Amino acid sequence: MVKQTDSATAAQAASGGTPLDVVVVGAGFAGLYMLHRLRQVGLRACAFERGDDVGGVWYWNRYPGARCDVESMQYSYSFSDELQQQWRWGERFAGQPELLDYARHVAERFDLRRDIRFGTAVKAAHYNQASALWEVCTDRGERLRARFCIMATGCLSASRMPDIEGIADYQGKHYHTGRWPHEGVDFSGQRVGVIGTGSSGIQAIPMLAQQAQQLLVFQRTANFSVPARNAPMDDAYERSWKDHYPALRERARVDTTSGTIYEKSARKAVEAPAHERQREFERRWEKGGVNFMHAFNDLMVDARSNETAADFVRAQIRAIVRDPAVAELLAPKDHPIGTKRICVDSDYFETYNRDNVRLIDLRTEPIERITATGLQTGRSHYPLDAIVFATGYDAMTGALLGIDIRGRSGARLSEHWAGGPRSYLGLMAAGFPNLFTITGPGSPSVLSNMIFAIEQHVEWITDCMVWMRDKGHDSIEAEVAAQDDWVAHVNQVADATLFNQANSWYLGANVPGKARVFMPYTGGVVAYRQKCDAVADSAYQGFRFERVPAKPAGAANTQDVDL
Ligand code: NA7
Repeated sequence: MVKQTDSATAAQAASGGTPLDVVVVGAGFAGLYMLHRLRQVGLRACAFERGDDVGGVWYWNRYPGARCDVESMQYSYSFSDELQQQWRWGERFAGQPELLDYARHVAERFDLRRDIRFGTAVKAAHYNQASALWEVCTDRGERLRARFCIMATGCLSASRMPDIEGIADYQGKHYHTGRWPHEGVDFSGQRVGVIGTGSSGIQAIPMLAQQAQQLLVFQRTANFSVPARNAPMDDAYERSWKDHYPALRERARVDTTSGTIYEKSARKAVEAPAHERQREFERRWEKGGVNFMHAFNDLMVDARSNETAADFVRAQIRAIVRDPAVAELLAPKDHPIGTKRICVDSDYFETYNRDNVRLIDLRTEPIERITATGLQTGRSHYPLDAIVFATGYDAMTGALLGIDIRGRSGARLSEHWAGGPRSYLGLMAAGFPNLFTITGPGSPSVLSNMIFAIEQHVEWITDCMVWMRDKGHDSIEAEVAAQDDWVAHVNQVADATLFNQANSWYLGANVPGKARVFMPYTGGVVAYRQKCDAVADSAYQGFRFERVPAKPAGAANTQDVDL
C-alpha cells in the first residue's frame, strides 16, 4: 500500500500512473468526510463527483421547499468541534440552499476541493485480482487504479422518471425534483401539474401553489405528513446545543434508535388511556417534526398502537382541509403511519384550501398518457404548461448499480444483487474485495440521521484501512457466510416491525421489477454500532484478508482489465 501523503491533485493522480490508495465515488456529505479522514491518516485519495460542486443530494434537490427533516443542530458533522461551534444555522430545519452552503464551507475549510474531480461520473470499476487494485473508468475517459474503491454515492441519488407513455411527446416543460434546474423555474401564470406526493412533492406543492396560476396535484397514494413548525433558529436553543455538544453527540450514539435525539417515551400507545394518548399526540403535533413518531415506543411494532397515531393524523387532515371529499382523499388509509417515510411539511394540507389548487385522485382516474399539451387520465384531459415529477428514486441500490462494478473473477454487482442487495454490515459484498459502500443497504442508513450514519461508516472504514496497513494486508473481503448471516438478520429484524406492510422505496416497491427486499437495517444505530465495533475488535471477524504476492522485478503487478 502506498504510504506517502502528498497534495497531488485528482488530475495528477489520474494521470500519474502510481496507483492511489483510494478512489472515492461521490462528494456529498459522505465523500467529503471520507476524503478528510483519509488525508488525516496519510492515505492518498481522490474523489469523482458527477455534479459541478460538492453537496450530493443537496446539490441536486433544488426544488422550491426542499428542506431537511432532521433538525439542523443534529443534521451536521460532529467530527470537528470547531466546525460545529462556529457554523451558525439559520433555521430549525435547514433548507437546501443553507445545506449546500454548509457542504461548500466544509469543502473549503478542510481544503478538500483539490482532490475532487467535478463534472465526472464513474462509469465502471473493475477489480483486478492479480494486483488487488480497482481499475476505475470515468465518463471523461480517465482511468485510474486504486487499492480501495469507496462508494459514497448516496441512497437517494438515482432519480426515477415514471414509465408513463408519451413523456417524449410533451411540448411543455417538465422537471424532476431531484434534478432541478440551477437557475430556478418561474411558474407564474402557468398551469402546473405535480405527479407524486412523497416527501419531495409534499415539500414542493405549497411553494408551487404560491406561484402557479393553477396547480393540479396528481396523487396515487396519500401520505402521512406532520408539520415541521420550522422557524428561524432560536439563539437560546442553539446555545443549549453548542454548550453541550460533546455530551449530546455521545447521547445520540448510545441512546437513540436513529442517531437523532428525540423526546423518547417509555410508554406503549395501546396501554395509555385514550385521553392521555390524544394529549400526547397533540403536544407533539404542535411541537412539529418527526418527534411525533416517538410519542410512544411501540408505534412501529404494534399495529393497534400505530393505528392510534394514524387516526390522530387523519383527524388533523380532516380538520385542516375544508372540502371533506378532498380531506378524505388526502387521509392515508392503505399503510401504517411511518412505514413509508413520514413526511415533514410546511402548510401542505392547508394548501388544498387554496382556490388555485386541485387534487386529482389517480386511484379513480389513472394516468393513461402524457400528451403534447398535458395529461390524459381515464376521465379527463388536463392541459398543462409544465409538469413536475416528484416521483422519487431508485433508492439505495440505484446509484451503485448504475456503475458497472465487477469484483473477483469479473462477477458483476448487478448479478450478485439481482435478488436484492447482499452485503455484510451494509459495508462490503462478498466477492468484491476492497469495495466499501458508505451507508449501503443492510446498514441503518436512511432510517437514521444520514450525517450520523456517514460519520460512523467513514470512521470504521478508515480504522479498518489503517489496521490493514499496519498488518501489511492488501485486500479485505467479506466472507459469504458472514454476509448471508447478516442479510438474514436484517430481514429478521425488519419482519419484527410493521415496515413490510407498505409498498415503499425501502423495499424497492416503487421500481418495477426490483426485488422486494427490505434494504435498511431496522435494528437501530446502537445495536448496529456495537456489532461493527465488535467485528473490528475481533480482528474483523467475518472478513478475510490477503497479501498480494511480490512479483519479480520488472514484472507488472497487473493484468488487462476490460473497462
Ligand atoms: P417518494 O417518497 O418515492 O415519492 C414518490 C411519489 O411519486 C409517490 O407519491 C409515488 O406514488 C409517486 N409516483 C411514482 N411514480 C408514479 C406514477 N407512475 N404515477 C403516479 N405517481 C407516481 O420520493 P420523494 O422524492 O418524494 O422522496 C424520497 C425521499 O427523499 C424521502 O422519503 C425523503 O427521505 C427524502 P406511490 O406512493 O408509489 O403510489
